[in-house]
Amino acid sequence: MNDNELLMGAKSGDRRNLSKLLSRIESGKFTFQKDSNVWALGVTGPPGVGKSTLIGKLIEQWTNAGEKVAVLAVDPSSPVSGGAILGDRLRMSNSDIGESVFVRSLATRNYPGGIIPKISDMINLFSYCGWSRIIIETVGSGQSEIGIIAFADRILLVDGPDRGDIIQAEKAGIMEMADIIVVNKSDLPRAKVTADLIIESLSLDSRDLVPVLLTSALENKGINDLVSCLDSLIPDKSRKNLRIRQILLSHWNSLAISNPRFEKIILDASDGIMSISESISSLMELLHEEAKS
Ligand SMILES: Nc1nc2c(ncn2[C@@H]2O[C@H](COP(=O)(O)OP(=O)(O)OP(=O)(O)O)[C@@H](O)[C@H]2O)c(=O)[nH]1
Ligand SMILES: [Mg+2]
Repeated sequence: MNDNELLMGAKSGDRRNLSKLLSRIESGKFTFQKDSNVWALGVTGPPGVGKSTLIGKLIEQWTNAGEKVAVLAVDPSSPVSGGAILGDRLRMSNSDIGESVFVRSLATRNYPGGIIPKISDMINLFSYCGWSRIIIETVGSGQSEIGIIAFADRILLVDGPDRGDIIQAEKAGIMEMADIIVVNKSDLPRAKVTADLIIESLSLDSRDLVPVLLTSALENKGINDLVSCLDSLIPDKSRKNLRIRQILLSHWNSLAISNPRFEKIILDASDGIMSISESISSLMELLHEEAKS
């Protein structure tokens, strides 16, 4: 089948066709930029705070409300909860849900040339094919993770009790980008204290704008509030600029890192064969060559 036939099939609900097109996007054989009316949510936060479990709960609520939910789990640290098994588990728990959920894992290290444009194409493809809720899950709070979820114009930051990890990660600018912050595992002690610390650490402007909610994905608490908050969220235009900045910066980073000659430049600079300014020039030349090719 050619791309067009696959696309027609995927649009009319054929999951295998959709899967094939996603693989073609991954391998750089297909690009897709058609959709402008995308509903996408980026979910990020430290490892193990319950992002995937929480997403599972969101999926239940949304599929019950008739939405079709697609999840891209980017570099899942736990293949069981973050990857395909999440989809399998949901499919087993309720066969009706299975049809309305699509879960795909991506390991960014597998994609030389950078994952950023590919994720954008995948999101657009999902949307074009009728997926009305698209979730991108990524672990952490570094610049590359932010670049990945910055495609979504809704960002949910998840933290756990006891840790307030995201407060420490504040430097990376992640808190400025969040539309909603959740402290999950509210069934454990200190969740409320963590939420209060997070509110305190928000700038005064954000304090009025960014809701900080408590949830327990395990005990199904606070999920309704979170869903209504997400459903009624109006994407914030002023953050768009911030997000595009992150997308461009992380794309720039991934281009450099994925270039096979990048390591050589580092070695030469550390062996003193090149000065730092010479190595910067070489890097710029490399990227320029790559852009032309
Ligand atoms: N007590 C408690 N445990 C939870 C809750 N939500 C998730 N967990 C548990 O926390 C662990 C990690 O959950 P995940 O959903 O895999 O967390 P994650 O943030 O997606 O993890 P990574 O993708 O590996 O970063 C699992 O053992 C979950 O059962 C919760 O609300 N309360
Ligand atoms: Mg996960």
